[in-house]
Amino acid sequence: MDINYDRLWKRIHSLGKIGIDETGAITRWPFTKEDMLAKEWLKNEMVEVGLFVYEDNVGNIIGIYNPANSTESPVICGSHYDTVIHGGMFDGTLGLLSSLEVAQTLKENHVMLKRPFYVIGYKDEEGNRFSRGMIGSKVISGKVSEIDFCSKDSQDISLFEAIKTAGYHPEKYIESKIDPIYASLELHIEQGKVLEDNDCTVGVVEGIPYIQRYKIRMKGISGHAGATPMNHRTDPVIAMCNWINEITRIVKNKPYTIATVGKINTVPGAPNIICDHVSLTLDIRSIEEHILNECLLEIKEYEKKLEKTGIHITYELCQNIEGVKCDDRLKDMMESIMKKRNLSFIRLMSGAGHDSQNFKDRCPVAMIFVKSKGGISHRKEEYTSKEDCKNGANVLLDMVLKLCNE
Ligand code: HGY
Ligand code: MN
Ligand code: MN
Repeated sequence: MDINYDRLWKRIHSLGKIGIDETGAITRWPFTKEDMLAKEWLKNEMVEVGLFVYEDNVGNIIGIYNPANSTESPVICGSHYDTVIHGGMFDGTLGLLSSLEVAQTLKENHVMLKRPFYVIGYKDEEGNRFSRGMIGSKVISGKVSEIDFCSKDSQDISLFEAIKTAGYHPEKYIESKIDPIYASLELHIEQGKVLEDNDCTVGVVEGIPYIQRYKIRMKGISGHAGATPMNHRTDPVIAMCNWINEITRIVKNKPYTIATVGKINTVPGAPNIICDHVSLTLDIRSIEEHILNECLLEIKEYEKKLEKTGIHITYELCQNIEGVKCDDRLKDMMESIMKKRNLSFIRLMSGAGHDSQNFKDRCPVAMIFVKSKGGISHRKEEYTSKEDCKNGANVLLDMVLKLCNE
């Protein structure tokens, strides 16, 4: 049995049209017009496939395939339907629509399953609007915290208000937890170059890193850009540049550890004023939590030197997601499926974070990767070939057939 990859390819391009701009970049932030159009489209597709469809209290879309009316714990499978700003067509979309395609293929072949199969469109995985991210999977896995709902966007709208305004019930988020879960599966683009560099068609994901995300504020002393001598300044921009060099040096010496400053803002932000303060984001990741914490201790040591020069540094923790090691039995199962389908494969770590990691300690977790052309992602040039989409989705189909009949 194989999935219908023309249909999958067509759906990927249909969803990819929602939120696309004149340059071909896609932006679908949670609880925006584009997001609501996408979820209506997704719901209609799920209903047309013949799934039992519902939206939970925060906007996750769940489609259930359960022809035997089984009361066993479900296998859940899906990915997110939001994007980063100016993102691509495959991140999240491929995994979600492949799960839908698997359900439709099972239905067309009148396949009975011992366990229900849940197709899930997760809300707000990227955290581009409210800076926290993975809200949908945190709610379904029961890992969301009240503070997540307090995070605000640049218009000072809280996530809680945005969810409420969209017509959902964030105050009842606990009722949206899915428990128990038999296993969690996710197909996703690799977003790096390991598969391409090793000329492999698919990847068995070993694990997903711990991710911490901070908003950092560095306060200096504002002043006149012309009348203040260089040796009489407490310039937070200079401090920030030195700090960025230092955190880069710290993580470079650590295995599977990365740090990114993705957003910087200078205040007051005029060419002829020495800044009063700068705010920046730090996204730091490692497959081992202790390594991540060692990096933070080292940078705090360095900050003592900056503070001696009059710079004052404050942190706000925006995201703290546990890493997960994928389940050994499921990885072996996936590998044997790939061998049977004569697909070249490699085992690899994920660099990116994924909704799947929220199911750590909730159920066994497994992920399949397919190639990202040139390792490009989070950009409009993001691309995965039709053939690779087909191969990834067929491996997903076989995993579902096995797990849903255990
Ligand atoms: O940030 C990530 O790794 C994912 O794309 N949300
Ligand atoms: Mn992403
Ligand atoms: Mn993603």
